[in-house]
Amino acid sequence: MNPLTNCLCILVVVAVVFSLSYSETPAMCPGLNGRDGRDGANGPKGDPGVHGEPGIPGERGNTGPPGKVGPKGNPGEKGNTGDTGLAGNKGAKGEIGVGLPGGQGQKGEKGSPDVESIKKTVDLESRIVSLEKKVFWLKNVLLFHGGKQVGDKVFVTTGGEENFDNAQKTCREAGGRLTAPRNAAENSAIEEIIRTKGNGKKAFLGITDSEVEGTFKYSTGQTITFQNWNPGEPNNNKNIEDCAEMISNGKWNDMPCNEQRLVICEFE
Ligand code: MAN
Ligand code: CA
Ligand code: CA
Repeated sequence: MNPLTNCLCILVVVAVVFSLSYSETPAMCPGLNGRDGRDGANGPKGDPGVHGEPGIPGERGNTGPPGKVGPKGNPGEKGNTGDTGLAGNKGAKGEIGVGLPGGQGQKGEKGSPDVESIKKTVDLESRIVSLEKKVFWLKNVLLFHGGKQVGDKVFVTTGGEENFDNAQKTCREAGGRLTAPRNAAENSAIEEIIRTKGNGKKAFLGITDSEVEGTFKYSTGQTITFQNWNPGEPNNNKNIEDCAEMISNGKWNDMPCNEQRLVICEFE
C-alpha cells in the first residue's frame, strides 16, 4: 500500500474508535483507547507515474473495521443529590404496648381552710362541749330523782298508776316507751324502781299477748327475747289476762290490761 494512503487510513480508524468509546460512556471518564482497527481494503491502483517523478497516489481505500472496544473507564464523579421523593403511605397501627404501672405520685400539699370555716368549726366544737355538759347534768337530775341507768338506757317512773293503754301513751308522749326489760340487769333496775319509788306497787311491762294468746310480744311486734315469769305464769287466768306486770320481787305475772299499775318508762 502507498505510505500516504496507509497513514490516512490509520487516522480515520483512530478517529472512529475514539468517537465510539467516548459516546458509549458519557457519564464516565473516557476509557483507554481501543486497539487500532484493522487496515482498510486496498484502494484502486494509481496511474503510472512519469519516470523520475512520483506517481499520482491511488484513491483512498475503504474504511477499515472498527478496533476492539477499549477497557472500561474509571467511574465518574458522584452526581448531584436528586429531588426529594414523595411521602410514603401511612404505616399500619402498631400493637398495644405492655407498660409497667407508674410509681405513686407525691402527696399534694394540704389545703388551707379559710378563716370563716375555721371560725364555724371552733363555734360548733364549743357548742358540742356545752351540750355534752347539759346532757350529763340532766341525766344526773333523773338519776338523783330515782331513775336508773343500764347501758345507754334510762328507766324512770312517773309515780302514778294507769291502765295499760294510758300508761303506754304517757311514756310515748314523753319520748320513751313503757318499760320492757331485755335482760337481767334491766329487770333488776325496774325492780329497784318499784321498791324505791313505787312503794312496792306492781308495774306494767310493755309486752302483751293480745294478738296471739300465749305469745307475748314487745310494742314493736317482736316476740320477747327475755322473760322472768313467776312460776305458773303466764296462766291467762279467767281467760282475760293479756298484759304483763312485774311484782316487787322482780318476777312477772300476766293480768288484765284494764287494771291500774305503776307507770315506768324507758328512754334510750
Ligand atoms: C293469782 C294468780 C295469777 C293471776 C292473779 C289474778 O295471783 O292466779 O296468775 O293473774 O291471781 O288476780
Ligand atoms: Ca293472755
Ligand atoms: Ca296470771
